[in-house]
Amino acid sequence: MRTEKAACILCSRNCGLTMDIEGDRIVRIKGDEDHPLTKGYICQKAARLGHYQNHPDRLQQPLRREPDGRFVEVSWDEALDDIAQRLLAIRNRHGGEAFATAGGGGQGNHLGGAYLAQIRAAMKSRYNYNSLAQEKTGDFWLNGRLFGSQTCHTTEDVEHADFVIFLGCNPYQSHGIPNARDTLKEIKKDPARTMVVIDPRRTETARQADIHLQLKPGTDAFLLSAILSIIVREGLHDRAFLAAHCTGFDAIENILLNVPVADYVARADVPLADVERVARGFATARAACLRVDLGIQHTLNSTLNSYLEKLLFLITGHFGKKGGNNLHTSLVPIFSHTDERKQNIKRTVYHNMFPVSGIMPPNILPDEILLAGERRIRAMIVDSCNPLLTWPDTAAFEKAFSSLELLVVVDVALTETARLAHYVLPAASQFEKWEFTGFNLEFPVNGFHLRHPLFAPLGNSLPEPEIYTRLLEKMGVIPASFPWLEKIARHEPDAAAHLGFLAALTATLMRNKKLAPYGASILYRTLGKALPDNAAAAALLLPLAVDYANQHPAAVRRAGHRGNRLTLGTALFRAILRARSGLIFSVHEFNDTWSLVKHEDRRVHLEVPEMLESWRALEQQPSLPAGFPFILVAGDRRAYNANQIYRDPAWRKIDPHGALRIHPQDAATIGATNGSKVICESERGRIEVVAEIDDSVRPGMVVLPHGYGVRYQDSAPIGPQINRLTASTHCDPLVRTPFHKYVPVRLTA
Ligand SMILES: Nc1nc2c(c(=O)[nH]1)N[C@H]1C(S)=C(S)[C@@H](COP(=O)(O)OP(=O)(O)OC[C@H]3O[C@@H](n4cnc5c(=O)[nH]c(N)nc54)[C@H](O)[C@@H]3O)O[C@H]1N2
Ligand SMILES: Nc1nc2c(c(=O)[nH]1)N[C@H]1C(S)=C(S)[C@@H](COP(=O)(O)OP(=O)(O)OC[C@H]3O[C@@H](n4cnc5c(=O)[nH]c(N)nc54)[C@H](O)[C@@H]3O)O[C@H]1N2
Ligand code: SF4
Ligand SMILES: [Mo]
Repeated sequence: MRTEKAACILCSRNCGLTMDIEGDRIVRIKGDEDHPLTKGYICQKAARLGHYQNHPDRLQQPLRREPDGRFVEVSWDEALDDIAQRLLAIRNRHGGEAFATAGGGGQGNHLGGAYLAQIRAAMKSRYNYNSLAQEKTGDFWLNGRLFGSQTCHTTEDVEHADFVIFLGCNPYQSHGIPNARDTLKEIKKDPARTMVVIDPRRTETARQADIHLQLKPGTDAFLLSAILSIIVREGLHDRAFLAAHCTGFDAIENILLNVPVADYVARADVPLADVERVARGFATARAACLRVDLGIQHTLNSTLNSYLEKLLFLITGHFGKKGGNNLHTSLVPIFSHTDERKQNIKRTVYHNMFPVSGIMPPNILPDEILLAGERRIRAMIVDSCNPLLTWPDTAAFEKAFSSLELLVVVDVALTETARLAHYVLPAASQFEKWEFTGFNLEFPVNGFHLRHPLFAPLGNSLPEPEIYTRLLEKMGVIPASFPWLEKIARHEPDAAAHLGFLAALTATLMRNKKLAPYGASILYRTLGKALPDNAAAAALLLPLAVDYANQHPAAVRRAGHRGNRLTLGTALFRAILRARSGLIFSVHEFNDTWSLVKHEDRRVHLEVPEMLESWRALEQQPSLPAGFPFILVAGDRRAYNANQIYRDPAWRKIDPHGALRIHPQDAATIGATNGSKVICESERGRIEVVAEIDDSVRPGMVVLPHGYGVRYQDSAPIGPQINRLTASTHCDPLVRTPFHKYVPVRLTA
């Protein structure tokens, strides 16, 4: 028996864990008290991680699909040789536009994504489809306009706020904020602090709130407009802040003074007095912040909602301060800046769609495969992602993926998407390889946790860095070895000496510019071999740590790291390799937020013409299709769902069917009882579900959970495949994020 440090991989928090391990089994999981951010905190889901690590559907050997549909086991060489040749043939015949990737990392595994990106470079493709672009790209796009770069991501200092609004999120179940349940409890028990929840369901979080605005689904833009208007009419906005830090308030003020407050509040169907309390309380609090998530992003007016939400903390001056909303820095940048107004932005063929933060929206992918003619996408690699079940319109994805000339799926399990692949490549699990999350989105104190492998890879599975580096070698885009770099790495194994290696690497890439996109694999094959504990896959952190320390030396020093101008970054890198429970890499000052704003004038540009236009058009809400009287929230977070990371249904203690939550009145109307079967039908598809009578939902609204519908051991799908009901066209017109929380359906008992 041994005890090891690990982290939970089920949500963006990646809580630190300790695991007791016997042989190849995890026998006990606890929170890791030594983790510098999560400090021992975990939720009920983490203790079940054995169901991810050990189950009979884990992949152990590369599989090739035969013409008759059967999968046969093949060697890595057979698989990668053929994939390399077929990819090159497609690239040479049709160009980079014929290739795209999907995924590249889930909640806890972003290391492999850096290696996958190199395959896009080798294919000369810029099509990076990712789940983030079906939730967060409206938010990112706005960050570009407001703060000057789509990498300016906002965070919320919930722990230090006196007044917190949880808008369209349920942190009690979904987490997303530090040590969510403890943090909620702290706010609840302090009479001087106020918690507001804006959610159409009386969620576990709402039960702890001082004020719950149980609005009608899809009406957030009206409610937020009303709140903003009350603040401005009552002169509660922060004029000094606006004058010092923002531009463009005049245009907004003008709109806000004309908002028909009572009418908009009535549309949201919440008490006006409560709305006024929220507006006044938020504006006048010493420190207030908002935490938002899918409840506003997966519904009508998605990008506009993000704009109004950001205006709320901006016009009240709750930005760039303790207890407010802030910008943060990241050690591993997981999103980039791609301004669609620039000429060099590559758009898609069929939808002429642009990327946001470098990412393309899943909604358009089936059309780009099926309808783009000669210039269609013909080959894809899908990694750490199960689009068949998690992206809108399952039937469309089945058709599109079945028509690809080459589909390669890299996963730990035989997913629904993998079943359609030409090749399925087995990845080592997240406890069998070096891994980290790029969701280090904290401010002012930010941490990073490089996880060490705890088990040998199962069967013949391999970590992604090895899979993609071999593929690059077989494609002939990088040489099989770099003797000079390897020699330097071997002879200079300590922190200061990494500088010699970096200089040599830079010289190599300058001499041979074609190699520049393949830094991750080159580091892996060279410096990687010289690192302690066989940490080769983590070598790519060296340039990232050096870069980070160059940009934020004071913050790195405040976090306790030592070194001169040259060695601070290399010292940080070595510290990351050593810190089994993770470490703090930066301690900022709140005022730093202003230096993180990327507009040259370091101001927030409040006037965003596209948003003002959608705002003015708010009155014309789309009419609902006739004959679908209920609004389905297609996918909420519950005690026992965790995206599609667990496949073994035995991990769930409750809710085995992923029940449809329905208000007692509505259940009576359609004749459903607890546990009875109901047909749930949208314009796009129909599924059978199990009813659960629940007065926490509003009448007229029903809820199904996210993350169900997977097969296990060749079973039928377990629980609802909710994306059989969702349509790719039901989405934000600008960034194409789907309106999953607003799906019109009819129900038949
Ligand atoms: N247990 C669990 N936790 C998870 C995950 C998981 O699968 N399971 N997944 C992780 C991931 S990938 C993500 S992105 C996050 C998402 O985290 P959240 O966004 O917090 O999760 P959801 O439950 O999908 O949606 C939040 C709330 O939106 C509400 N809502 C629905 N319609 C509306 C509306 O019109 N307006 C408003 N204001 N609210 C509305 C729902 O009632 C729900 O309570 O969770 C992460 N954490
Ligand atoms: N209708 C509806 N649809 C939704 C949502 C919703 O609320 N409603 N939520 C959306 C959201 S917010 C998200 S984030 C997505 C999530 O959906 P996806 O992006 O598909 O991601 P996950 O479900 O987290 O994980 C996908 C795969 O990663 C695999 N995996 C685990 N570990 C590894 C590894 O180490 N290597 C590799 N290669 N694979 C691994 C798992 O086996 C699993 O198949 O779903 C979205 N879909
Ligand atoms: S699911 Fe999220 S909050 Fe729960 S233990 Fe895992 S990482 Fe932490
Ligand atoms: Mo997500």
